[in-house]
Amino acid sequence: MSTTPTPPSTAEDSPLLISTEGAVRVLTLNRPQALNAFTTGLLGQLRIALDEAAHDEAVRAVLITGAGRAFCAGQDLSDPHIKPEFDEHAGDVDPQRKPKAKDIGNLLDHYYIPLALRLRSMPVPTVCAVNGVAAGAGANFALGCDLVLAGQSASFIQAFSKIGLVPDCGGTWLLTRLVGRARAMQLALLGDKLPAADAQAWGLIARCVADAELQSEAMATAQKLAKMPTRALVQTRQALDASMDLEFEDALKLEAKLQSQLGYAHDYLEGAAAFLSKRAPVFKDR
Ligand code: LHQ
Repeated sequence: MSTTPTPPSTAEDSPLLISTEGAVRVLTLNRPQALNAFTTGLLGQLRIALDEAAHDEAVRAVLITGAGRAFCAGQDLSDPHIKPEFDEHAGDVDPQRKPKAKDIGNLLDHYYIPLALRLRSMPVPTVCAVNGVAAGAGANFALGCDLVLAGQSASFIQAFSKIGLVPDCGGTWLLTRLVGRARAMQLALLGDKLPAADAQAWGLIARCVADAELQSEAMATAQKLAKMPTRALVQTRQALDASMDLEFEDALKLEAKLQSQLGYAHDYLEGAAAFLSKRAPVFKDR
């Protein structure tokens, strides 16, 4: 299996559309005919696009959404990299005919793990606008973003158990932290659809908004974040994630260490000076 992702295309039929609005990089999953299911091509392009956004100093927030009626149906189950093959010589009517399995772990190693790590370590905040169903790895990719907004007709499905798999793309880690073990188990074992309003009530996502307002609300959120002190936002993500595995005193020490570093940075000096002189701050650290 190749580990070198294909470069993203700007063509309208590209599986990933990339645009920029001010300091916000917008990535749109664009395989609406398959509910934006992940192929290796799309996964590779997403990783490249996130890398590019991470390295572009002009980008201060990333907004991810989907084209059409879905956000993402998870792994494309017809992708030749994972689709089980039938023994050509056994014939269609042979009751002994068994599919030849492929190593799914390989796909996770080469595509999903690097993508999930890339997303979680972005040097800018990430916003996800979940515009429809988010299933399997599609749900967990969305939940890996810093702020998740969903339209009221959107839903989240841990579809894995229905096809004999465990949650991946960070699902086991994210779900338990976001909604606790009892609800994580309910979602992961039953694989039922959780409507966006319930996802908000459960604390799985930040906000459920009217469908018609999703894209504008998500863009306004990303634009707001883009004007904020990026480095402090990203270190806040790191500290919150780390806190789950720290003793209280160690969390206090981590806060002090990060605060100490940020205290020397431009953005803190600018933020404090702007506050004291009653003017709007202009942040620039990344
Ligand atoms: C799809 C898919 C899809 C291909 C809809 N693939 N075509 C990692 C590594 C390796 C292996 C496996 O997995 C993973 C991680 C994972 O993500 S596992 C979970 C994979 N995803 C699923 O199991 C979800 C499968 N999809 C569904 O359950 C439904 O499509 C949902 C509930 C998402 C939406 O249902 P509907 O709104 O009723 O739409 P639909 O089922 O009619 O789908 C529309 C079209 O999209 C249809 O194609 P067609 O040509 O008939 O119009 C589907 O075949 C296609 N599609 N999901 N994952």
